[in-house]
Amino acid sequence: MAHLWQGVIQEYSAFFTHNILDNIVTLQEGGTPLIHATQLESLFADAKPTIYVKFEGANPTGSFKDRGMTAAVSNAVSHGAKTLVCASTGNTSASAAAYAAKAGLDSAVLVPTGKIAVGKLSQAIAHNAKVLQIDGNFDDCLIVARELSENYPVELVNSVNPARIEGQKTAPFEIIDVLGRPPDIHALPVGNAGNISAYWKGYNEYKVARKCDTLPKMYGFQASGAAPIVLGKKVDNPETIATAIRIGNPASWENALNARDESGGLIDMVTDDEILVAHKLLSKKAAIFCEPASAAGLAGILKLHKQGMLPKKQLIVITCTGHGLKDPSWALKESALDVSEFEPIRVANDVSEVAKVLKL
Ligand code: AN7
Repeated sequence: MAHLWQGVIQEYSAFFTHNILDNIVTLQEGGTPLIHATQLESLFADAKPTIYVKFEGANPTGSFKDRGMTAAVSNAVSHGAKTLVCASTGNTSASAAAYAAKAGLDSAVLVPTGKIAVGKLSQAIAHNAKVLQIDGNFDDCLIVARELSENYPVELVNSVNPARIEGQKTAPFEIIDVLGRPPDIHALPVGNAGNISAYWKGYNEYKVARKCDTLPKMYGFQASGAAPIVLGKKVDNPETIATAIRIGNPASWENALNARDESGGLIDMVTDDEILVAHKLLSKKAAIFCEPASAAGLAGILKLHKQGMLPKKQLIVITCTGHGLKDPSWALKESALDVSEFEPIRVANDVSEVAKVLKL
């Protein structure tokens, strides 16, 4: 009989503690596609990589955040929390709102002014979160959310909550279960730096559990206008079209440096143009529709290759963290100069006219 995926906590229960296992709140997240992207391999002819994309846009709310949120909300229920709070560039708020609704809890999400993709905001609203727009950026929102949770009866579900990392560590388990080994290189975007930390934890736990013998090099990529880890200092006014990773002072900064250094990897930055080129390649060649921030991993690998820094014949896994429908305006912007300039081709209600336009 077919196995119906139960969600990351039940699927990997040996890797969770009782506070998370006792009251599982799940939307059956995880079990996402690991897509062999042969069309992308041809972009790197001489380096001959094997490239897989872990498509996290296939999670219930359309991003990797669901892996962490199932654990954070299960843990919150175990100790009787009634209200969840988070700061968010959008995806965390969509996920927190959904899991709060599933658990019958209230949620409040703090978002920066004017920089949230419409898909993410509509999810938070649809799932009944109180959406508060703070006059500031993500880093300001996180400070308020943290202080709120220290002084009022609300549960903080940002990735500073250790349960979030526990949930997100399951993506590497799935990758190893499918490939039979870890990749040589794992590339992913870095914003608040929770995910790169969680992946490194997951790979290490699987090795300790003797599910694999090696560990990958972790390659993290920030947007060049929001690259505090690369620059070695906070960025006060982060700017990038990849709004998901528009973060100037990552909460998991130290853990990200550990993942980089222990794995022998790197954390580099990519420009908005490089992100949009990678986004286009993912959509048009690999048929993977992700949001701009999600393309930072491929953008980074392409940049390293151009610089002659990509080792040859590597098995590379690239995580695409969120779905393209979250922030679809970029696809339109890529086919025209501006969304407002995108014009569909108008054709008469007639099959031969349609065929003519299609040059058939
Ligand atoms: C699509 O939702 O920080 O380095 O508040 O939405 O673990 O922060 C989102 C982050 C990458 C970066 N890709 O991950 C939020 C938020 C997407 C994201 C990241 C985010 P982290």
